[in-house]
Amino acid sequence: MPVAASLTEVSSNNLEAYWMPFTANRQFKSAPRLLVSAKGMYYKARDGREVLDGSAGLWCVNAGHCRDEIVDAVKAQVETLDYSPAFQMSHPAAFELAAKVAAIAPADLDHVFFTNSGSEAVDTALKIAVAYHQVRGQGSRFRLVGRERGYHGVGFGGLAVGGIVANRKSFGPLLPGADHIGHTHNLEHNAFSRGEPEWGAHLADDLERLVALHDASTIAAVIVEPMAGSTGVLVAPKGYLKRLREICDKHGILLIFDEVITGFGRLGAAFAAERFGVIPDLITCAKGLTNAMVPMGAVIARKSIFETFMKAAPEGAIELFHGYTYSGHPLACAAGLATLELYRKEDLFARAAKIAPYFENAVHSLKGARHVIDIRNIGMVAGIELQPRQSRPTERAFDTFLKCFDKGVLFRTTGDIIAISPPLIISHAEIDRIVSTIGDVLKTVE
Ligand code: PXG
Repeated sequence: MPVAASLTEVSSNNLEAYWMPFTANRQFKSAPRLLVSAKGMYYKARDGREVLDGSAGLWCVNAGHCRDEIVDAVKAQVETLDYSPAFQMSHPAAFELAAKVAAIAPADLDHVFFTNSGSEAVDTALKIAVAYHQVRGQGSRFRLVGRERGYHGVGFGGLAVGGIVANRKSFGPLLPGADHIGHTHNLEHNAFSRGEPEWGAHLADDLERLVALHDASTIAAVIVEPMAGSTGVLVAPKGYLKRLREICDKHGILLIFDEVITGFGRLGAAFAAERFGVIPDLITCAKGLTNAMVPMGAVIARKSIFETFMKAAPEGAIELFHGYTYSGHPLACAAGLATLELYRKEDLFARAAKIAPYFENAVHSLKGARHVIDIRNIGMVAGIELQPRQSRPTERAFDTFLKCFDKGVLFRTTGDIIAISPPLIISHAEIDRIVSTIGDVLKTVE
């Protein structure tokens, strides 16, 4: 069939061709949930219903949807410079955004490498870590250490250090030399924690086990999420990250914080590193960097790492053989600059810190609700863990998700955990609505 004719026969009612990511495709297509517009705290569904966004899209729309300032900046950019080559060429907004990201990053994390997603940011950070040691003459350090239940995106590097079984098991041996420390989730000690759990700093010592097994001279880096989001809101216990930092320092291992979710205000500070007072060597970020309006990720590196690369290569030589066609894409940079300006103007990170106690009390009011076995929170994130149905894990939380969506409230579920991470502009009344809707629905879910 000629292209023109075949294209006119296709409409958005045909759901077959799109192979949806991380979705039960057949189930979805039998009862699709389509969103057609968004503004502020609300989506509009295709049937015209308003849906309160309790998940900031996928933990990314931190300033709320379709904010005029960002829309206008992206519009202006697309009319002016659509694309400029990313290699051996660039455009001014990329430098300005890098400088601004560096300015809000902690300590001497002063250099920014742009990617297009969190997954690419993670793979970039892992590559920088291995190459850094090689450049310094420590090429034996190739091992990458992640954590059980960690999520670092879906590239082979991120999967190798990730610790979510379903994401890993179908994809073969992944990267050689990756290993994992144990996760920190423990309901026996930490159920119904508010903020950082009291118990578990010593779990960081598991890194010493891997050092004893592999020898520090073979380990390049450790990557952890300061608050593991995808795996169900697991907040690092008090003192855990500090201890991890100390062990890394002792053995010359780089520490990477994956802040794809925690970056840009989610925990009430620009980065979790600042919130917890622990400085990593590399930070990966994405999502809130552009308020999700245009895809973008980044790796933020300490000055000493960047300078090591700069000094090692001869003048005129490329220092790092890595990059993407769309690294620092003009539209993403325009969105990023407008987003950072909005965060500044509305002081949204401080606002998140200010409303977090109200949010905390509201979510913890669900303690005692049917099926609820744990509630945990930090900043503007909360996890509500449900008792799984006998031999049918994930169903109870997913049924709760579907029923809440019918009542106009959206959030994420992972396993049998409800994850709430609303835009940081949420009002008290909207927090109450999310919590009361979940409470009402839990009474009716079997
Ligand atoms: N690292 C972390 C810590 C993440 O949370 C990624 C890397 C990968 O980012 P990209 O942009 O490649 O998807 C993420 C992404 C969820 C959910 O609700 C979480 C993510 C993405 C989609 C859904 O669990 N996190």
